[in-house]
Amino acid sequence: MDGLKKRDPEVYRAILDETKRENENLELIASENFVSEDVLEAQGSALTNKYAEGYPHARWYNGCHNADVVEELAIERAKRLFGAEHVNVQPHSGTQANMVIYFAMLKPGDTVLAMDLACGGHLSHGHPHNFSGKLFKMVPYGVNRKTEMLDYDEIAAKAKEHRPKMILAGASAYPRTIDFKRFRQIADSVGAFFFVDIAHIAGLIAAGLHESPVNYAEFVTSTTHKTMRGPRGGFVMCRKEFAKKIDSEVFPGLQGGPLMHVIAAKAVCFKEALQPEFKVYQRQILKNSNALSTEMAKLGYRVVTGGTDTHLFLLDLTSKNITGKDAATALDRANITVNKNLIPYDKKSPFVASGIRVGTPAVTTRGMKEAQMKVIAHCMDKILSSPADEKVIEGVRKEVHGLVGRFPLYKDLIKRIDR
Ligand code: DSN
Repeated sequence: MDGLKKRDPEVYRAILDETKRENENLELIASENFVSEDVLEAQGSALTNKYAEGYPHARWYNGCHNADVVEELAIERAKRLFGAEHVNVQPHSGTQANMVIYFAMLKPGDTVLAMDLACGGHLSHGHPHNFSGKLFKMVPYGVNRKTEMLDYDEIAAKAKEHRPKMILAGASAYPRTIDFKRFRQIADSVGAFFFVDIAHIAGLIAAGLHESPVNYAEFVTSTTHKTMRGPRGGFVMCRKEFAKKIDSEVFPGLQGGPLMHVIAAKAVCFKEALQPEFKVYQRQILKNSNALSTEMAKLGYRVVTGGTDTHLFLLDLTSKNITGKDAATALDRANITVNKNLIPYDKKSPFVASGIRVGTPAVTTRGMKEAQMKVIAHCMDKILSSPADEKVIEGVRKEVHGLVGRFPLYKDLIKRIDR
């Protein structure tokens, strides 16, 4: 980055500082991860220059043969990884992938049954301020008040009452496995399409550690970051019979030129996910999530649903007399990054929230294991017990510094660009 450093020092500095920040912080945001340098290189390549509207071998512009190569590689690898009949790798994000399914299969005003944001769903699953909530009649389902888990009988009853055209499963803050077979039965009982957003758990599914919805649902969307550990982006999987409809909804329906540099990085990500090491990595994410939540419970914290089956868990901080917002701010001051999160049936607003969401994909990428999860739990406990104590914050910051120093991230990259 010597040239960038010389000609655009402000941008160079921000990139260098962000790379260092990622190295120096303990990243526990469940939706974030650290890509390989191969993914970084593919995304930072000359493919960013190329307009390639259309699909491989059927483009609107000339000069697309290299774009065709990377897009075909991405598609074939994703198909192999998930056993999907058809894949479209062009959606720029998970939300856009979701938009594709709604627009391809529904008319404005149609009814969709989807998970409530307040119980762990996603903005694009029908929040009133999101396009999904504005254009469609979204009927939310939540979780059982007592177990805080999905209540399939209640979802079935809601489906009978509202007769949705589509049922959507998938979440951003749900720590338990989802029974896709049961959802399929519910969809069939009312003649609805079944659509699953696996953005959070795609890596676990690819590794065979969470049941796949691909054989149950007509449509599956995902992001390529989070547990997939690829570039920021989205993709769609569907049954062959819907392939044409989905492809034409992506382009020209909702997008223009695909981001070919990102698609190249998606191809690299899918190749990495096909390697045996990826399964080992995903298994460790689960072990770490379980170890960290168990240790927090031992320290007296209430883990929503009583535990986790996935890469994330929620802590209810109500009995600790600290809000999610204040907890996340205090932890951040000690270089521990989490996000405030509503807990099911939260009495606080989403801006304050009673809980935090904690995820292990990023710390697992650094090579941390169960022993380090114990250390992290104790660091978090110290901060959450004394969020305003500067000495405590300083002490934990030092502990975090020591811990991340033993599991360096982008070490060579930082050495190369920080000259
Ligand atoms: N923002 C993502 C998350 O944190 O789960 C979802 O889009």
